Amino acid sequence: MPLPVPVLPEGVDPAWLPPGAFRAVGGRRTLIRGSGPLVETVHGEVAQACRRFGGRVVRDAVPDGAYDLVLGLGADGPDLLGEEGFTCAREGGTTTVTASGGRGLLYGLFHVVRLGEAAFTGERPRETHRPALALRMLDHWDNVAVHPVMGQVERGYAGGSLFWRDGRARGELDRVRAYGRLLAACGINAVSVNNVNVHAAEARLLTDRIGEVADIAGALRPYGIRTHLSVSFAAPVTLGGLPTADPLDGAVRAWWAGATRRVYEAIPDFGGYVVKADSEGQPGPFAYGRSHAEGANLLAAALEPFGGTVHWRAFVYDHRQDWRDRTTDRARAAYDHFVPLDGEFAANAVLQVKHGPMDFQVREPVSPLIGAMPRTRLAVELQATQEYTGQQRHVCWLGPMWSEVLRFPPELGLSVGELARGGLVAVPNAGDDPFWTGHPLAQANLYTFGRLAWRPDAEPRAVLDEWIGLSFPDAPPQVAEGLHAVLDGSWRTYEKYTAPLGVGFMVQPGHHYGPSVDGYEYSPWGTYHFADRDGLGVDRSVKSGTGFAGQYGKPWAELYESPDTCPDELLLFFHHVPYGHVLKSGKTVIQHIYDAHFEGVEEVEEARSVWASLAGLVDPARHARVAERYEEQLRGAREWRDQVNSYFFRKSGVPDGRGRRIY
Ligand code: BDP
Repeated sequence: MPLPVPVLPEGVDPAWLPPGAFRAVGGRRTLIRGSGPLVETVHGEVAQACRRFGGRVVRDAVPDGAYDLVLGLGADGPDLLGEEGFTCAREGGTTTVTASGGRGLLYGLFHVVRLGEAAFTGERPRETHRPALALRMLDHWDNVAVHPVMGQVERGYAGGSLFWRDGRARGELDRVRAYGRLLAACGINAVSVNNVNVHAAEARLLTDRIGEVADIAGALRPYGIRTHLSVSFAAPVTLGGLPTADPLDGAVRAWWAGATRRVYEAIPDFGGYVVKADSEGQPGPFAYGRSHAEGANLLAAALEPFGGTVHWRAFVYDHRQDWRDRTTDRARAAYDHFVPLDGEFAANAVLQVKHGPMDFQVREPVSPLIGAMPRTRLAVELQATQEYTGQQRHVCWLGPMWSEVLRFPPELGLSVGELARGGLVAVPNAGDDPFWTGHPLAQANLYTFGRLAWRPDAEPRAVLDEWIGLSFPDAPPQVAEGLHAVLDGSWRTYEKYTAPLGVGFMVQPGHHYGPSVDGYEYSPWGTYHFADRDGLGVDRSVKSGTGFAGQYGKPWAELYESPDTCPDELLLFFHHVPYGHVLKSGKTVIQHIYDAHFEGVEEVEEARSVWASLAGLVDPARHARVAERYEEQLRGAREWRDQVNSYFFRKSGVPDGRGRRIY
């Protein structure tokens, strides 16, 4: 039985799967071959497109040239294609997609949807498509109950959670399925459904409330998505009533084994656990004098009989450090904790590392941990939710940043994308907002993440083209040009008007929106700029600083060690320099700060007017929402410019070389 396509509630934006995106597929004679649940999903998709655009779909006939499109499970062999790969060719008027697994067939269908008319013109030599990374995952930071400070979704800027409301599952499973459909169309295959900060309210999802998770898993499964759960390391104590959660204690191990068995009874294809331990107040193995490998292996052992994986986060640092003590450095922490444990993690334990050593700033070097643990499976974590990049009120397309990170070769010529053998993970930016992501243009971040997880070396602008083609299928060419104009450079624009040259933070404490240059400067969170009257930046050199630069392999350690060779954009991450220090660009640091902040605001003004010129060419509701957000972005950019420039003007006493007024 074909599975009907989920129906979106009235007023919800179709994002990158509007009906028009299926025009080319819909008007055809299609043959679908094979059986299994995902084949029914594919059939449902094609059937709906045919109803709309006048084509016809047939099951399990002999392909005899009477079909424009044949989508089939076939004999290319699982070894070649795996569960998720597919081939696509066009010959003699028939486009043929062959996969050896249901997911592969679904991805093949979406490939044809992306190609549009081009999938049905001329001849196409047979191409093989396979994901570079087996795990392409979203970690929702969704709270089950509204948290007094963080709300329903921690760092969420897109309304409420798609899964939870006021302490329980929302139960709107069609919407969840529609979400799964969007995710499958960009290649995402795993979702963790609750916050890594596991509060009391959601801890029981692991035990007596697992049925609520099972319902969500059931809605995501038809789109090839496996469900994962964040769990608390203290669960044996808080839920099991044991006196300890010590990973080497026999009763603790038995408790996890039993709990995990019951999870698999409810969700046979359950993906595994995500754990934030000994971090920002979450419990962990340190309390028992055990290592993080011992902690991770406890959960890995419980999951192993069922083929599950534990994603153990490497975001461990001392958030009570002292700003006066310049020998401590938050950037060092993950490497210091985890590198000595290389080789000790179980085969089904994945160490999940944030892409930078700090915390999702607009500019950070790549974490030195990636590349330093050759005997450990690493997953790399990105943040699509724009906590530090404008909170979905500002346009900031992160494709170019992620692509830089994924192509960066930490060591031995292997790129981050190749080293992420445990997968690519993002904290997503979607919620129950009618545009899914608050800012309609932030949809591009979610889409781009999925496609880069499929192919980390993909050209981000080409991915953006795909997103535009799908999301605006009926728009005139000015729309694509306009979208490129406002999105392509938006990350660099955001960088220009916020924290300069890799120094990071300077945000309002707590919610992290808007500027506050000294917001965290004298707090214990370890996120400092150390500006004084002579200069600014954090000395992380080996010679005179925290030694962080020495955590890198060749050639990076040497390159970052000296201000002469350190790239401009990371200068203040690695060095404390005088305001008059001359950058490679030829400007002094202080003049760079002034110029970048003026330019950043001008670029926002320009983007706002490009967007205004698209009125009437894109859907009015989308247009209005973006236009409204541009007003806030411009206000915010000016605020950043004025606060940052006047702060450094007053500290340094150096006037703007171009004589502009600094407030
Ligand atoms: C930080 C967020 C915080 C998260 C934490 C994490 O501010 O809300 O809990 O990361 O990744 O960026 O665990």
